[in-house]
Amino acid sequence: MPVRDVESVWRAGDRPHRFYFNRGANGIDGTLSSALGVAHRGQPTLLITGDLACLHDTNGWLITPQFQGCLTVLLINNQGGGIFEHLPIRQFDPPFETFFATPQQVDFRCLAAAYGVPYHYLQDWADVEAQLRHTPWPKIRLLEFRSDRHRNAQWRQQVLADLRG
Ligand SMILES: Cc1ncc(C[n+]2csc(CCOP(=O)(O)OP(=O)(O)O)c2C)c(N)n1
Ligand SMILES: [Mg+2]
Repeated sequence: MPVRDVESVWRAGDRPHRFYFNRGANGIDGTLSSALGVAHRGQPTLLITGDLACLHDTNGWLITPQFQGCLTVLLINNQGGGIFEHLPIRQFDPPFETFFATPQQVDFRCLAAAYGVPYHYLQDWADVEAQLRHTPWPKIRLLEFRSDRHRNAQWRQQVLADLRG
């Protein structure tokens, strides 16, 4: 969802932000490595990623010793594919959870530690802002934010309905 959200609601502005995404190929594979590539010897970079996309490519962190730059990974962990909550199949469980949402129970704190990547659990939105505002950013880190994909999908539908009036 993060890339869709940026496409949908990011306000145009004159600040020099540059956006990159793998959307053309539509794959969730390689997301972390792409961000590492963008950040290497480049500008401080923020990767906003889902949990499944991140897990697809955690070995990208193996490059950490050679990496030069600043990459913060903001992980939105909603325990599976939030995008699928918006499909009609959502109403049929089973098989929805097992075969579409595919929830996972990975402990990202332990996973980050395995790669030597500093980890921080984000308590709330104020914590998100505080972590991102505080500069300079470290070379590499993982910030985990938990969300509930089902409630999130319901909230989105409500907001869209309200906007339609
Ligand atoms: C290589 C690859 N495998 C499977 C898919 C199908 N797919 C699209 S989105 C998605 C789930 C993404 O989940 P997550 O990264 O947690 O993001 P969320 O939708 O929860 O924000 C999957 C499996 C894909 N696009 N690419
Ligand atoms: Mg997810």
